[in-house]
Amino acid sequence: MQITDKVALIVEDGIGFVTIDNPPVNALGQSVREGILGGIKAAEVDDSVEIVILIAEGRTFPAGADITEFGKPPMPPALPDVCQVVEDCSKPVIAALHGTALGGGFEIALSAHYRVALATAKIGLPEVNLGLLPGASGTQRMPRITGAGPALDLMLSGKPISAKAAMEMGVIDEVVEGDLKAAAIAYARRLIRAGFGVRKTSERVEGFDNVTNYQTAVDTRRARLKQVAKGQMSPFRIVDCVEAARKLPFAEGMVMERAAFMECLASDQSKGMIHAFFSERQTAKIPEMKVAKPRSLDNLAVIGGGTMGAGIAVAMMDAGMSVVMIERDQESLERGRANVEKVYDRNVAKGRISEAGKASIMQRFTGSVDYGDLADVDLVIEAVFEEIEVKKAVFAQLDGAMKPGAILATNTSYLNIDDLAATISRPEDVIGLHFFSPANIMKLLEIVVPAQVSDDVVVTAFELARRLRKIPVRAGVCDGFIGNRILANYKRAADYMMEDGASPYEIDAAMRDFGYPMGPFQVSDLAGGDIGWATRKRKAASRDPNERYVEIADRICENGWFGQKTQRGYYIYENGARVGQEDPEVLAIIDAERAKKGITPRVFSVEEIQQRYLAAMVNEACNVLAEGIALRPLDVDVTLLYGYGFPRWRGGPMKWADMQGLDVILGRIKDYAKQDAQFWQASKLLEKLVAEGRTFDDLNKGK
Ligand code: 3H9
Repeated sequence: MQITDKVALIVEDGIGFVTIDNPPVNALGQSVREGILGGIKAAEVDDSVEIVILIAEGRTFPAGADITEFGKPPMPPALPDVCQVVEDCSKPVIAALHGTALGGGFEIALSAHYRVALATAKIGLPEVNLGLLPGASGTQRMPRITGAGPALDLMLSGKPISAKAAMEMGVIDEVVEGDLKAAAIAYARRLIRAGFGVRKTSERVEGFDNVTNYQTAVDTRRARLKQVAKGQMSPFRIVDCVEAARKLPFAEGMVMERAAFMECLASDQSKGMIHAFFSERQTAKIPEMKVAKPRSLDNLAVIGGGTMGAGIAVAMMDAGMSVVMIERDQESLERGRANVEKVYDRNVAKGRISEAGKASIMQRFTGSVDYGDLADVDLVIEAVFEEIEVKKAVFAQLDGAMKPGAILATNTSYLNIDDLAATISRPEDVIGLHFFSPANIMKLLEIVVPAQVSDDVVVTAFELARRLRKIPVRAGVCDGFIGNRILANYKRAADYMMEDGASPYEIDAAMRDFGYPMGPFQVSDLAGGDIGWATRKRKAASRDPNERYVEIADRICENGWFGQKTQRGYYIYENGARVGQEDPEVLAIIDAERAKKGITPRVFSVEEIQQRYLAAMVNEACNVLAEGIALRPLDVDVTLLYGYGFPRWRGGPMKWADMQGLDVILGRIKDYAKQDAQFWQASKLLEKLVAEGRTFDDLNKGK
């Protein structure tokens, strides 16, 4: 019997299968909720049904509430009510799980009386990743079975666990292999034979057995959050709700959970994180996909075995691919191989892989000093020294060595790829693949699209990103592409504030307070001040003489203070410490520079530091958009979230700006321009959006 278009009740031999079919992830949209509710009620009144199995078609048991419904007027039945109907069913209900039983999906399963899962299934409560909490009884039902510790770890990490681990916790009753439906039927028959009936999770108490342990688990998680989740709402509400689960009757706990869920749902934090969730899936959708198919990607190579080249090789090997590394001589090649092995040695030392595992991965690595070995390669990524002449020389060799149709990618982070492509006979095969360091860890991949490249090369680059499990963002050619170009602008705003009166320590602290893991001067110390210094020297001749230039960083570098690697930069890192101490000598350098320019330092509040920093970021992002360097505002958001530490719970700079009000941001820029009209030139795009009353989200939607 079809209950709704997404849910059917099928009765076979006394078993009522409430079957969900809502591809791709069986999200619990209105029609699914109504269908489950209707299916359970229909099974209950059908005398031929002895027991109910809740099961889903396709690739997964429901992966959660339908996130696209959030923010729209609620449509009954609400998910917590559906869960209650499942639990209140007078006939035993078994949830049969496969794929990813996440969020509301797992909460429905927790409301069933028994749970079986395929061994390959994953179970999780990832709501925290959306700035939410399990709002369909998860915070109340799960700890009744497991106690507070395991429940909080699942909810606060947001990471799914295996069916086996879930069974060890007690939230899965049986892990099965093979045909899920057949296994669930066998389980149901055993329950009936053994006379097991309804078992309500809301009435279970084994998780409350040890009151002291329960409260300690709550207290320790809460204390830790104060350090790692400062400023965030949902993690703290999760802890409150789980604490209440033991203290309040179930119905009252549910009221509290509902109120906390609604509070989180209404917050900017969940709006930001939900935006991030959809945006990171959206960046892979590019115009070229509509007109081209990927070329083959079977044989890959990397030129250069330095930090980047080795990291890229590891990223490929980790994704199960083989790679050829080319270096200029045997000695450099050995160093490159050693750089690759170092990563795996660390994994062995940490017990993540065995020696044998490492050996088997290393079989996918081949080294060579002969470009002739690239004859069969489909795609090569050069990661040699960041200097245009060096790269041109490499490209000339690649042009001669590679087969027609092979793709030549450069990992440059700044250089003009159009110029590089123009030096070889096949500019249509040249693309930029800007990995972030460490390349095997960082998820972001800027795919830089030069003017002459073929559409199928662009599509192949996105296919490579998919295979490498990276988050690709399409960028155009300019100095710094999307991320580094915007970074250069907000770093300038930080430098100006430093010269005008804020210490680097105050600026770093203000940006940490905003949610960044590190402030800009800490980042500079980590990356190494010498890199930026070399770039500044290279660009000195072409710098606009009217541009305000802050020399403090140069003075610090002249002392050989390049940051963590020299144990001194903006901070002092005594005995190789990773957290730096403030340095009075740096403050003296800053004072001297201010005096030299006749600047009387003034006080900057935390708020002003944050507002100026972010205004510079948003304004330059608008220029990047207006020039077509980024396709949509969401591409900027994803770039800064994944490559530059922008706090995810703020959604990204463009989403954040939308939530502030673009008129407010523009007003600030105009205000700052009164002191420095050269730097604070409001982007034309920003002005246009404000004049038309539009937002970045409108641009994302093509409005
Ligand atoms: C919740 O449950 C709240 C409750 O506690 C309380 C409620 C009262 N809704 O990721 P993919 C789309 S909060 C709507 O590419 P994969 C996704 O956008 C929810 N749409 O596949 C994409 O669309 P498109 C808690 C969703 O195989 C398509 O499905 N649950 C949802 O790489 C394929 O997705 C979560 O947070 C959704 N819930 O990964 C789980 N989920 O093709 C969120 C996905 O147009 N989901 N879509 O781009 C995931 O983590 C992954 O999607 C999953 C599959 C692991 C399931």
